[in-house]
Amino acid sequence: MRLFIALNPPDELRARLGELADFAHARCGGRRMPDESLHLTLAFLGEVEEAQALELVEWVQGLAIAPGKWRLDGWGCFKRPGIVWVGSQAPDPALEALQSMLWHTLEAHGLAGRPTRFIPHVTLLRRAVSLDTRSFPEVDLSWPYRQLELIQSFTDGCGARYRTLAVSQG
Ligand code: 2AM
Repeated sequence: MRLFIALNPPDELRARLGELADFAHARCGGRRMPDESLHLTLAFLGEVEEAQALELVEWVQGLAIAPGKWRLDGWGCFKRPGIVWVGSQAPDPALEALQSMLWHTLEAHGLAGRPTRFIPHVTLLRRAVSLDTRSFPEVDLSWPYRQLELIQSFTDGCGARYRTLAVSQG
């Protein structure tokens, strides 16, 4: 099964991110991520065998992470898949430490896929027609977090859907 580890936004922030997705969609086209799918990926694991997935569920359920606040203050894009996102302009040391701790353990358990660069972002659009966000309004949002989630990604007739398999302590 296809798995990733992510932070899910609090409800109020999710709604606000949804408004930004509407705005970006009106300007850039493409496919708007549904509100319930908005998240911050900390580690994309890809295809994982069932037995290993069960181990990951246990590990995540026993994990306690340091609570933090992520400041989102900018728009960005990834050219190739046509992604428009919101995230932070400067590196976030707390998120970097969290991502690094996760990959340290994941790699110790034989999982590969640690990215060469971690760019925390919330994907709002995929396959956008325009990636020009230069005239977009300023963003200044705060994302308080204290738990992460192990999530399964699967597809149905409507595209990618997510199901939370485990939530960390807290
Ligand atoms: P994205 O938001 O930048 O598209 C579930 O698919 C999550 O894992 C998405 O947030 C997606 O990031 C990320 N993801 C999907 N495929 C990936 C890959 N091959 N490498 C890294 N991250 C990936």
